[in-house]
Amino acid sequence: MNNLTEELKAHPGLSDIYGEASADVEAAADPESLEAVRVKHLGRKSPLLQLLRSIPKLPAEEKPVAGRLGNQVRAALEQALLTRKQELEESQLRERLAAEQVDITLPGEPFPRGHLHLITQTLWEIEDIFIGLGYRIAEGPEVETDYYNFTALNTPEGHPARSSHDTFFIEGHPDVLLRTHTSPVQIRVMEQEDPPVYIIAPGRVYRRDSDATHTPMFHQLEGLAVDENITMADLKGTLEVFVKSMFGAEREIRMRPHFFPFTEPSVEIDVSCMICEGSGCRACKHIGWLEILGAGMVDPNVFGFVDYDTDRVQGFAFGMGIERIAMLKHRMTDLRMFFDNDLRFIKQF
Ligand code: 2NL
Repeated sequence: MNNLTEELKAHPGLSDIYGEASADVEAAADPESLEAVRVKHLGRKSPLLQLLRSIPKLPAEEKPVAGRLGNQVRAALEQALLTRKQELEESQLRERLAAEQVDITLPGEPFPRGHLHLITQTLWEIEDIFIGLGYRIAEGPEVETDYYNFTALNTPEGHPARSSHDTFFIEGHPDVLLRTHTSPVQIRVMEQEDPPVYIIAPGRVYRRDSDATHTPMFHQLEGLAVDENITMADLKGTLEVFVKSMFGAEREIRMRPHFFPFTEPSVEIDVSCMICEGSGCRACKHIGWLEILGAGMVDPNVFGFVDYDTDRVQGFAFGMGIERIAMLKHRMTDLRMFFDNDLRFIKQF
């Protein structure tokens, strides 16, 4: 029993108020009911405050004691409320912490891990081979002008490749189109840099074609080597190294005459069929060879557009479709699988 309680024995009215209020404070089970207790016992209409307000009307000799005790009771109750409030908040926090406890030793949620698309993997693999041969990667815009896509590549006006039947043109801009090959990148590099030039140009290209073996967008990688004394033997040796690195040292290549507007002479390059080892199967249509590349010696007219001295330098160029290389390497039969985004396909690689 503290001094205040002792002293209040002589003042039953205040003592009752203090006793009842203290009991209510102790009984409050949460901050909300504690606030109700505060209003009830310390609010403007509470018996304690009414009592304090009536002190001026008391006989003069009673005023000092009543004033002192009344204020002590108020201070004691305010302190009790504060202490109780802290107790309740602490126990609420303890309960919340217990309820929201997590077991940090449990294994985490499994998070699916993706990987590069087969086209990207194939592109990077091809890039690595040519980087190993001293080539560097060149990139350029997918939206091109017909000068870079056709004119500078010795493909004159009126050539069938330039028709809106084969090429996507930008509406309202008859000389702007989606590049149909990555060759314009190489024209742009030759405009900027003097020989020697050893570059590869990988990227997306667009053609108005859509069936079982053609998609309107596909990926291509072209290569260009310009230097003094470059011959067709360099072309053949380079592409043989590429084919053997990509498909295995046992593969052979052969060249067949062909035509491209930007190379002269031009060839198509076949690889010995890796599915039947040359004995004949469905993949190679029983020929034993699969077409994988187009190539040739850069036409002097192309060098003319970029102001290269054809008496001093020669060059070879080649181009390949990435989808086709990936399909052969992984024995795929349907081109459209690349673009279906079916995880059962994608996850195999
Ligand atoms: C193919 C054939 C080829 C080229 C691309 C080229 C580029 C310049 C100059 C001369 Cl800048 N030629 N590129 C040459 C021959 C063939 O691609 O079948 N591509 C999928």
